[in-house]
Amino acid sequence: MDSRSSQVILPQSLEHNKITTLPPSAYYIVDFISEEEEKAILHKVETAPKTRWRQLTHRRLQTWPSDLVKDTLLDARPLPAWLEEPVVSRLLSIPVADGDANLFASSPHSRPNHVLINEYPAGTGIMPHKDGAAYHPVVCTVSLGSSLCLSLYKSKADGALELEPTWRILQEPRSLLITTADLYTEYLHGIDSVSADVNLSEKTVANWSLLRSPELFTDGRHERGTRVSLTYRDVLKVSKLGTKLGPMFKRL
Ligand SMILES: O=C(O)CCC(=O)C(=O)O
Repeated sequence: MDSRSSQVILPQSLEHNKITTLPPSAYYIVDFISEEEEKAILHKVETAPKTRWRQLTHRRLQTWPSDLVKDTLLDARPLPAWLEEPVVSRLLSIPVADGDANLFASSPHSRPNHVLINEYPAGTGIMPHKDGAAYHPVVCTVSLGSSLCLSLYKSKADGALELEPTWRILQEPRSLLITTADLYTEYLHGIDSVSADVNLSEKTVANWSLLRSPELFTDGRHERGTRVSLTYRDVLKVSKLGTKLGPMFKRL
């Protein structure tokens, strides 16, 4: 553990952490949570009731407070305390630019109300996709456990996908990546199903200048471990029934 390991120093505004090589706007913040917080969240993820996990062929995931049905959040319970703190209050505390409001100021619920947790053992990923109409177009992803690259693809005029990603963003453990606007609506994102990310350099990684530890990747290669991601979003539609029942439930 080095001396910075448990310190969290947030930027004064997101402008300081803009990924300037990408279309506006994406932001990358290292050490958004501390090592202790990372461990505590991973423990909660790993010890969640078995019924919380949905097992896909190569990957498993949890949704909090629940899945969406027809793009609607049926369960309006608040997020559990371990997903709310420290992440949500930190997200809401950072202005977009000096003197501005935070990223969720114009979202329907003024905060994220949904978290998707994905676990990626080395060698697994997620097919390129768009997130669709269910969410306000701000995606906040906290990475835990291991680094990997998120790939961004342009779709061609006929709807087909370019073979090679247009950009790659390297996400280190404890970092926060925020994507908004065109990156949300116009580009697809995915994670290659590989056990190592290769050809990593200042030229090929969009957020290289914002990395916490670029020295770990100077040979251009990173062997993946298991990476867990927490994806925070505001679901636009929340069922009225869920809203009425919500206050009856205690936090988990
Ligand atoms: O795990 C990630 O970083 C990506 C997750 C993702 O693509 C999604 O939630 O739509």
